[in-house]
Amino acid sequence: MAGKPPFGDPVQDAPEVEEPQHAAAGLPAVGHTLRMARQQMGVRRTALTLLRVNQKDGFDCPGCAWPEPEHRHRAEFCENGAKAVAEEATLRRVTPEFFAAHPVADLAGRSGYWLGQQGRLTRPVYLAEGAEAYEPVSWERAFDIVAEELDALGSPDEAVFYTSGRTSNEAAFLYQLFAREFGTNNLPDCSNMCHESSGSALTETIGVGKGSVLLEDLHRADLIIVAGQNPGTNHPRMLSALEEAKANGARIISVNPLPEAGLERFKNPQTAKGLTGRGTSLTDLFLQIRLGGDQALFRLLNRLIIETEGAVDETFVAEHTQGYEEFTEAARAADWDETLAATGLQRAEIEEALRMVLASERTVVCWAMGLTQHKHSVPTIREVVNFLLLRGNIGRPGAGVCPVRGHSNVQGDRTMGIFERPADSFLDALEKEFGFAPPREHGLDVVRAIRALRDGEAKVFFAMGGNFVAASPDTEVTEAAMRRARLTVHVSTKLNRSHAVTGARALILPTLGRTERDLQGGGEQFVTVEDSMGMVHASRGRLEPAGPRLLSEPAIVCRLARRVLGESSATPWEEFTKDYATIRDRIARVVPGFEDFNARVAAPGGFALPHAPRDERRFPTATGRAHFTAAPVEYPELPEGRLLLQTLRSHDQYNTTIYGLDDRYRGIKGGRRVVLVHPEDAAALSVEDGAYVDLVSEWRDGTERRAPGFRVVHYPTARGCAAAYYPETNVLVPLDATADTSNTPAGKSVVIRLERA
Ligand SMILES: Nc1nc2c(c(=O)[nH]1)N[C@H]1C(S)=C(S)[C@@H](COP(=O)(O)OP(=O)(O)OC[C@H]3O[C@@H](n4cnc5c(=O)[nH]c(N)nc54)[C@H](O)[C@@H]3O)O[C@H]1N2
Ligand SMILES: Nc1nc2c(c(=O)[nH]1)N[C@H]1C(S)=C(S)[C@@H](COP(=O)(O)OP(=O)(O)OC[C@H]3O[C@@H](n4cnc5c(=O)[nH]c(N)nc54)[C@H](O)[C@@H]3O)O[C@H]1N2
Ligand SMILES: [Mo]
Repeated sequence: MAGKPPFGDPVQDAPEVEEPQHAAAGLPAVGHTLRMARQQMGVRRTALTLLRVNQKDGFDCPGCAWPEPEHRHRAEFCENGAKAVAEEATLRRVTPEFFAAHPVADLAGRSGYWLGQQGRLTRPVYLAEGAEAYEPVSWERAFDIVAEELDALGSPDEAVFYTSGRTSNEAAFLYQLFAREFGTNNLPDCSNMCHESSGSALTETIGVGKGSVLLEDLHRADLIIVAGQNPGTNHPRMLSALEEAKANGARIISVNPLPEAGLERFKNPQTAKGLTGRGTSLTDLFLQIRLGGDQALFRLLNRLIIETEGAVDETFVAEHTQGYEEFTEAARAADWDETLAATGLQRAEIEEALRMVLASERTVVCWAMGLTQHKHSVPTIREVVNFLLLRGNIGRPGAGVCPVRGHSNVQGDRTMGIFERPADSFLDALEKEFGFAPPREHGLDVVRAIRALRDGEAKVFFAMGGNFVAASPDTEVTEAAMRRARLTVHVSTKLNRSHAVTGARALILPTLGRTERDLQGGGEQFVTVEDSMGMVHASRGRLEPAGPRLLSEPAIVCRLARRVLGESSATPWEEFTKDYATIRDRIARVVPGFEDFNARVAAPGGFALPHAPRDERRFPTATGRAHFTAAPVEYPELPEGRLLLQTLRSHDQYNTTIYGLDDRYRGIKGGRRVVLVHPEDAAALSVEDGAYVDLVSEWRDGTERRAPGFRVVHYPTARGCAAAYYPETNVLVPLDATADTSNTPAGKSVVIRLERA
């Protein structure tokens, strides 16, 4: 029953389907990059801007958090980094007249793609209570409005201060300082929806919630396992590191329900051979796992390691770990049949993986959202840690844990104190440095903030970047929650859905992006960021700002803080705005690892933050040892006639920012409302390729959620598992469906049924 899409704009969303590709990058990627960049920036600006990305004197790519190699190419960026840059450095502008022509109700009816295409925001705008459209407003007045609403709150805990992960270290440090001087730890961030499960699992087991490998460790590894990650699209420069590791003899196992093009074969666009040849085959063993089967897989591998004579690094286990006895007891109970059912894998595939694991002296496990966004994500990642601990693969060159971060400074924001559950040591340091008593009670994370807004317990929502409404789960619930707020404020570079779903009053505050020159009283400023591997370095924009009225994020925080806190705040906000080096001096005194910050960040390439397990095999847990943990094995249950849906990214998007309507590597063109289903599952459900269906999610409390009008695409995914793009499918993820411990929305295992549209 193929036919026309019954939902959405048929011109904007009419997907066409071709064969998926088996290799990433190469010449088509270069052509694609330049075309997209030229459309947004023109020829000259494209050349000037792209040559500055990730250079030692340039700006940090606003795309992903992958680190920069020591020897940089003249063009150290990738197709998708270039799209992120073009999106920000675009010549298109949202004019003051735009808002008069497009009242909020009109904006609310537009797609995220359309909103993003309108260009950069250039002046503050205000939506008054009862008004239909945003109107230009002065910065003074904007800060007055925020102060009015914050002053009117019954308690500082009725305000929520969200952060997305592009915010610089300097801005993030000031922002959390302001929130805490104001009196709340309500500092949810995008990390709550992203790598929170990694942070929870790693802090508990190895004492540091960050990855333990540097780029050179990847280059030196014998075996790299890439589980639950699609680097060809989301971290394309990682493919160069994998290519280099392979050239040094490494082997690669990919664990994924989908055969992702980048992991199959990579044509390095930095080399002549890569541009025109067949490229490098990356994956040696592809384990096409069922969604959520990873804990079971690693548990069985752990049993098999334990049962192999001489395979466990007994010296390491004895000297550095605890909990081994209990863990081995649990691991011995791992069952082949149950594992095969949970993973959908063949016995021979797991035996082959074991041979590769045992042959490796230095193993790295990399992962991203495929491991972090399930109910049992924290025990899954703990099982990965068990796996590495068994053979002494933490704190040894060429080995370790490698959670690959998303936003370019999401890790740095957390280091700077953007966290709703700050450590007492951090608050003590703030108290000592700034002479005020920070609140000690833990604050709200993303999911709890939505509940607080929904229940009228939070009344002011302030966002430093991001697109909270579209990125959060349970879209209808989240939007209704946001509409109950007294005031919603967004510091943004571009228009997005969150500007159209507002509280009684709303403000949009436009800000500078990474690519732009930041001129303050004390001269030209730079900011700093921390990449996925704990390297801190400077980022300097050179482009003229998108408009004369833009303020930098640090300037916005400082002016707001002074207006809200008044003269009673002893913090020198004015001095901070003038000269960001004075902010770094404070960071140096508050955050461990940043001693002598200004001097060290001046070094080309920056510096590495200390990481006790990596640097000295020291585990700063409660016991001073790394912890084996023995959680029961879990995997999602799939009722008859249902599918397990993962919500993921296409090749043409950055989270909620849609660059285009194609997903080239997966063979999808011109539309996003597609659902990828295995042909045999589709046959069993009687839906042919090209049929239009509604996706209906079924939650355990009996409630149902519906996303209408998706074209079925027969696709070689693991059996029983389907895939569709986020954020269109966020409406299907119940607010209460979160990971245990980390509370991350479980967007990678949603039980759905397909209903004919
Ligand atoms: N171009 C671009 N770059 C980006 C982003 C972007 O949107 N666009 N987003 C940035 C951000 S914030 C982040 S967090 C990262 C996200 O980077 P990824 O985590 O790579 O992003 P997803 O598209 O969510 O892909 C999830 C991958 O995990 C697999 N997977 C899903 N469930 C499971 C499972 O249960 N087990 C296993 N083994 N695999 C599974 C999926 O098939 C898919 O390959 O990328 C960052 N970089
Ligand atoms: N179902 C489902 N939901 C998910 C995910 C999933 O895989 N599935 N992934 C989750 C993950 S991993 C993440 S990280 C979140 C992302 O959640 P967010 O970080 O909140 O969302 P983004 O789409 O990255 O935010 C884009 C907006 O940021 C603003 N922006 C861009 N650059 C700047 C800047 O330099 N400064 C400021 N102030 N603003 C800027 C622009 O206005 C742009 O519209 O989504 C999560 N939601
Ligand atoms: Mo993320």
